[in-house]
Formats: sequence, structure tokens, C-alpha cells
Amino acid sequence: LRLETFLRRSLEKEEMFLNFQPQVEIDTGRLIGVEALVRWNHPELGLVPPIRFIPLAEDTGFINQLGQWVLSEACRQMVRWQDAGLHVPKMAVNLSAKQFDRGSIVSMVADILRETGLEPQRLQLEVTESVIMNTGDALAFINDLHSIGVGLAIDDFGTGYSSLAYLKQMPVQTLKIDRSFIKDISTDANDEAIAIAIIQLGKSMNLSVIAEGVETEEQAAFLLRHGCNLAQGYFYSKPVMPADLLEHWMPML
Ligand code: G
Ligand code: G
Ligand code: MN
Ligand code: NA
Repeated sequence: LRLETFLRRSLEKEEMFLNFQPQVEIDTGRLIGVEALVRWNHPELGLVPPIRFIPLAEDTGFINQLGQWVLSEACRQMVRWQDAGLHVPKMAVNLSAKQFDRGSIVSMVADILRETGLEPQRLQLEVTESVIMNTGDALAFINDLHSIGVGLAIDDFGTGYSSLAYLKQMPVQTLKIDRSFIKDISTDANDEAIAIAIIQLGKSMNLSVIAEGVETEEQAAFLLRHGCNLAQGYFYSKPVMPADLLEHWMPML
């Protein structure tokens, strides 16, 4: 209850901030985008991990305000980089299922793009399979988001139960292989088989495939060998502040 009270005030008290995790092309090491990940620094509690406050925000409805703040801050950051002459190709932002309940998700995204001036093609929204399968009008919302020009990625792919028939109908551009399949990719035959199957599926449906949670050179080499050239994970960078991103990644932009 105390956490909930704190959470409600977190935005007005400016305790939330964003970290950004690079997404890279494996063979060249080039930055292809970043994923925004929200962080909460409370004066008493310190850094509260997202696994503690995201579910709470979802249960209490606060996720709508928080999600709106995250999206506008992420878009503002992109414009700041752009204004500084730095070309970050793409910004990925996570959306919760709860954000689709209201039906106003499309106008929220459109409003933020208009207010910040970010080109829609620079934004990629990440949703999980459960968002797609459990939201009544998911297909309609996703079509509307597509029609305003934003990209769509399926996050944690392979952990939910997505109907492939459904996937076929949707204007999705990217599949993100869940990091649970990447972890033991070169030692666990099942994980290896699943990762390869997702890569093949993406290929045959003309989708980009990004591997999540890449922590070692071996994992990256395995992925490249099997036709997946996009990755995100600690091997490249943990989620970082804009200043760190600038220092380590921007010189090549
Ligand atoms: O860094 P990591 O601990 O950031 O994130 C933990 C979980 O919190 C992940 O599943 C991630 O998708 C989720 N998460 C992080 N930032 C956001 C956000 O802005 N919105 C939503 N809905 N989930 C987020
Ligand atoms: O659910 P989603 O994929 O949006 O969340 C990303 C989560 O994965 C964040 O908590 C982020 O900090 C974490 N993460 C990113 N890269 C790695 C990695 O290489 N290894 C592990 N264990 N976690 C990672
Ligand atoms: Mn994600
Ligand atoms: Na994920």
C-alpha cells in the first residue's frame, strides 16, 4: 500500500527516468536502435526494480499515466539526439496489455508523435503475445498504429501462445526472441531448436528477428550462423543513461 502511494506520486516528483539499451547488428556492431526501459529512483526506497512496480502500476491503472510519460520522454530523447546531429535509427518502447484497455492508445501515440515532432517510422512499439491474444480489439488497434506509421515488435516471442494465423494478419515488422531461449542456446538442444525455428519463421514471413539477452560472443556467433543478425543484451551493453550511450555508441553515428 505504501509502495502504491509512492508510485502514484513518482511522476510529479520526477523520480522516473529512462535507460536505453542498444540494439545492434551482429556482423558490423552497428547501432540499429535502442529500447527504452523505465527506472524508478525513490528517495527512501532507492532504485525500485521494474518487476516490482510495473505489475503494481498495471493493477492500479497507473500504467496509463506512466506509459504515456515513458513514450513522450522516449520520443523527446530521440528528438534531442536528432537535434544534436546524432542519428539513432529507432526507438523501441514497451506497451502493457492494460494500455490497450482504454481504446485511446492510438490517439495517445499520435498526440505524442505530433507534440514531439518525431517521425512515426522512428518509433517501434513492443507488445507481448499475450497483449495480442487477450486484447479484444488488438488487431484493430495494431492496424491503426500501423496506419499512423509506427513499427510494431512482438516482445518475448515464443513464451506466450500466439496463433501463427493471427500473426500472419498483423502488420508486425519484428520478432524479439525471448532471452530464456538464448541463455543456453549452444548447450540446450531444445533452446537451439526453438531459436532456429523463430529465425526461420521470421525469415519466411519477412520479419526482422532480434535476439534478446545476448551475453556472450558464442551466442552472437551462433545467431549469426543461423541467420539472425540483430541482437540486444549485456554482451553489447546493459541499459544505460543517455550520456553513456553518447560516449560509447554515438561516435560511430
Ligand atoms: O530492465 P528490466 O529490468 O528493465 O525490465 C524489467 C521488465 O519491465 C521487462 O519485462 C520490461 O519489458 C518491463 N519494462 C521496462 N520498462 C517498461 C515500460 O516502460 N513499460 C512497460 N510496460 N514495461 C516496461
Ligand atoms: O521484457 P523485456 O524484453 O522488455 O525486458 C528487457 C529486460 O531484459 C530488462 O529487464 C533488461 O534489463 C533485461 N536484459 C537486457 N539484456 C539482458 C541480458 O543480456 N541478460 C539478462 N539476464 N537480462 C537482460
Ligand atoms: Mn521489451
Ligand atoms: Na523480452
